[in-house]
Amino acid sequence: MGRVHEYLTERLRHGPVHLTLIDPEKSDGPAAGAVARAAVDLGSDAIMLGGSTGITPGRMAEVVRAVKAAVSVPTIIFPEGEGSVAPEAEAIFFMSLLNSRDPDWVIRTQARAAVAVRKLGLEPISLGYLVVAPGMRVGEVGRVDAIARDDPATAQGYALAAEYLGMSFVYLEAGSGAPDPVPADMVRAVRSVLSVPLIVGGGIRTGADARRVLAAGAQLLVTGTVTEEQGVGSGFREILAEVRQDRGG
Ligand code: 1GP
Repeated sequence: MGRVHEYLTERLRHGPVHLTLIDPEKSDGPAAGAVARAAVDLGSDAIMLGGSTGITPGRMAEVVRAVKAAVSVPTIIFPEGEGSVAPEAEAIFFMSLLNSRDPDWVIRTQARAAVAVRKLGLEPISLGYLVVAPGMRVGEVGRVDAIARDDPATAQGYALAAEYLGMSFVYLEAGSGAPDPVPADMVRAVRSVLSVPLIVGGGIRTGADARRVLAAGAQLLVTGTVTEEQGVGSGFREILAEVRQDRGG
């Protein structure tokens, strides 16, 4: 297990983990550094860097450097393709979009990027990525057969298949900016069969949203849009308060 994977595993022993997603296309270095610092002060555990459209390597590098100068928590690339592989970060979610109809998103891009990841010394953290309706932009770009919101059994099947294939994390994604997070019933159903940690993201904007997915069994929460739209405002503060509460303070 690599250093960042170990760090996340250790943090999970104390309760839920929060990952702040910063899109380098939408935030320049100074803005990303400021959000990262404020997020970590509130208890966010790591910074994910990515988005679902073309990020240039130069911009990714600038933003990762600014975040690393601002905070000491891990920086993890959340890739949207080969162009997202930046040597400045510590780790990369080496992920397969399991419910895509396009083998490029399932395995081909990963095969093209794997040797570069190794050469750059990025820690790959394997992750099974499942897009749940509405899926938003990643659902379209990733050519996904989105899991219907009233179909927890399909989500369970994919999630358990990911675990049996040896993936270290499973991520239920409603899509960045989704009107509502992944339904609690689906989170609960997946968690009831899964042994590896469950990440939930997409559409978490308020403390109440965070509470619902945490109560249903999400172990890691990802938020992006809430800080893109409001900075470190009341919604983000409420979300982190819910996360900290489950850590026991
Ligand atoms: C997107 O799950 C993440 O990949 C975060 O979603 O932007 O809706 O917080 P939001």
